[in-house]
Amino acid sequence: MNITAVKTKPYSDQIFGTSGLRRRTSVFMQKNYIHNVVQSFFNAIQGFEGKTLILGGDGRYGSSKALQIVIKIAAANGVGRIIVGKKGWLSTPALSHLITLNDAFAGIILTASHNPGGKDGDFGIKFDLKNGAGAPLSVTNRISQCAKAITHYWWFDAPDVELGNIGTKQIGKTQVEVIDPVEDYAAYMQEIFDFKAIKKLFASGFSFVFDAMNAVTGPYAKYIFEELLGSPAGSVRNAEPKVDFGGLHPEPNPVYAAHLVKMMKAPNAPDFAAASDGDGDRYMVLGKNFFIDPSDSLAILTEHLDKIPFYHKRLYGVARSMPTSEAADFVAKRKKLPIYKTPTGWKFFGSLLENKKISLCGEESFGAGSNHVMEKDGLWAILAWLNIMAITHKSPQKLVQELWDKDGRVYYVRHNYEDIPLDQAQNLMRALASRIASLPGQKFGSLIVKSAEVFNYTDPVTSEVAENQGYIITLSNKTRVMIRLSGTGSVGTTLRLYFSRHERKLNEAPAEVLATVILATSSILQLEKYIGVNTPTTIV
Ligand code: VG1
Ligand code: CO
Repeated sequence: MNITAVKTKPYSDQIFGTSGLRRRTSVFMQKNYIHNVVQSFFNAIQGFEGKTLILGGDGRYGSSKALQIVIKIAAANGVGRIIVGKKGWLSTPALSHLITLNDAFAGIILTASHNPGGKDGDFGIKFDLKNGAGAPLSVTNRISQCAKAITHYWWFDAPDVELGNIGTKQIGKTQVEVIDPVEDYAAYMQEIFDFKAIKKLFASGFSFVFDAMNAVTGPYAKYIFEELLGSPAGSVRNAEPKVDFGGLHPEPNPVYAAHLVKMMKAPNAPDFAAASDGDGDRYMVLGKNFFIDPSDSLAILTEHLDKIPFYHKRLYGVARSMPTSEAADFVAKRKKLPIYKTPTGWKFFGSLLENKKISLCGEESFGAGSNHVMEKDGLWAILAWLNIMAITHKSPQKLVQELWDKDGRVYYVRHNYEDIPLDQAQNLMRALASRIASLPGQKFGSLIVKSAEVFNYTDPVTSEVAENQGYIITLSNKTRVMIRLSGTGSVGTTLRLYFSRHERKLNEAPAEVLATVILATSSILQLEKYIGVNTPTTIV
């Protein structure tokens, strides 16, 4: 037989964050690093022998090697069939869809999502389970435990499998099917959305630009927007996935997609523009000279999604991550829909989606999705916007203005303090923990603390508990701040501060409306004392 047990030694840092394991590319390229984590996944789960695995990713630097490692370890562990996207490409939502479509036991996604790629960038791996959702904490913890104790991995000794062409190959008893990454996903989008209506919108002269940021959505967007929907050739930009994303940071927000924001400010700007991230699960949408905040976007979807036949009478409820603004709550309340507030990370939506508690969810970090797949889905969100505009004949700006007129506006901003030494970040959080109970009633600048608490979450379906998911402080003037540490970085730590304020005044600058709460927070947290700075690295 070609199957052997290969000795290995554990790495101490194979611990999962908000969404998978992410490290510097050089860390992933260490001897047996990927082997260990993939074998640990098989050690941590059961019942995969003879079953189907879906494999793909965003094609970033390191992927071609990693794909072969996964194939050989999966084959050696007895996986029956591996479905892999051509060139190893599969967006996260397309992969999730393929899991359910093929009744697979799991999916492995090689991506560090929005983190920059390349030799000096990041690499990562995410595991989806049978239901197409990201592995929950209980499973990722088990994988980490297995990784700590690993002594050997199973290896199928065979030449590399050619992934550049569609077709079926065999490695021992395991069948490897190389498929078109776009086809099934595009077909599914046509089941969900009214392509005829969107086609008509484009034919009427509605102009659109989509920027794939040299990441995995390029081929999807070219086919869907240009070929199927008739948006003119060239509407899709940066459409060729590149191993280093052509130097772009594939995170769709006004900082890293500043070129798109600039384009939308020009006099000849298109009617609508959008972008997505490395692995295609995030999105940003913009109207003419008009940035749409992701929390507002979730509110718009809550308001209008059920006008699309696929969702008609099927909007069961809505969920948002806790740091996401409460804009969607107001709509849900008007529409008498239940609203759930979960910790940051898409995996927390899984049980709610699966059990029909909700059919729509979103995060402030440019993520939205529905029960059509169990991962967030950037292109889906953009198509939903297009479909809503095709139905309502309203511009993005008009849709948002109408929302604010009804519910008021929640001004929102996120501050990121990147690359803080871990001990400093931990000291800051510990100090906050020790003072949190004493904060209510205290005055900071012109604001008084109304409430201050740690966010602990119990999943309403599984009763799984996630503790210490950040701190929520509400202050006078209907302002709120949420404080948490990022779980997707590869080195150092990122402190995230999320500020929001609900107002009836509609057309102010968010930075001005939020200035007092930003100032108060800086003294509540004693930022200077703990991390030596009080100006954020990025504001999004
Ligand atoms: C960030 C976002 C979070 C998102 C996660 C994964 O996590 O804040 O909302 O779910 O990234 O998105 P953190 O822990 O860094 O704040 V993705 O597109 O990078 O898979
Ligand atoms: Co992503």
